[in-house]
Amino acid sequence: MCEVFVVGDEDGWNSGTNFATWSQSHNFTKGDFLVFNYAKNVHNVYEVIEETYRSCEAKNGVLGEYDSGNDKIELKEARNYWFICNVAGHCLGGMRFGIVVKESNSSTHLPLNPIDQSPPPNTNHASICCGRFPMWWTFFICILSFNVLFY
Ligand SMILES: [Cu+2]
Repeated sequence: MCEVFVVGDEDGWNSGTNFATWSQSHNFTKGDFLVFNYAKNVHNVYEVIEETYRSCEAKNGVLGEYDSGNDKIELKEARNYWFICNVAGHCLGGMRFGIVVKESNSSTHLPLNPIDQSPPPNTNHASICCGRFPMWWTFFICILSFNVLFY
């Protein structure tokens, strides 16, 4: 079952949308589609390599260019994809995101393992030693321990 994801949801591919948040809130599987909706000639879509995604300089590292205003891109392979808008300033302004596309038979839909609830080991020496002494001594020893530990 492939899914079609509209990039940025109802806001579309636009300035002022946080695409990092958008991309992290979805799971992408091989065979899914991304749809970029935007005003033609105002924005565009470049699929790029990670370095280009990070630098926002699309002189090289470009894997695909789209500018129809309604681009449907199939995620054909299980790998990382990076997309930017290559209109001056837009990529640096936030029109970029990266996604991880998984194999369709991956175990992402299996229930998660129950979280290990065992308490962390007690490594706080001050609280261990404080329990053995009466109130005043406890206070005094604690001050001493903290002085030793932190000064
Ligand atoms: Cu743009």
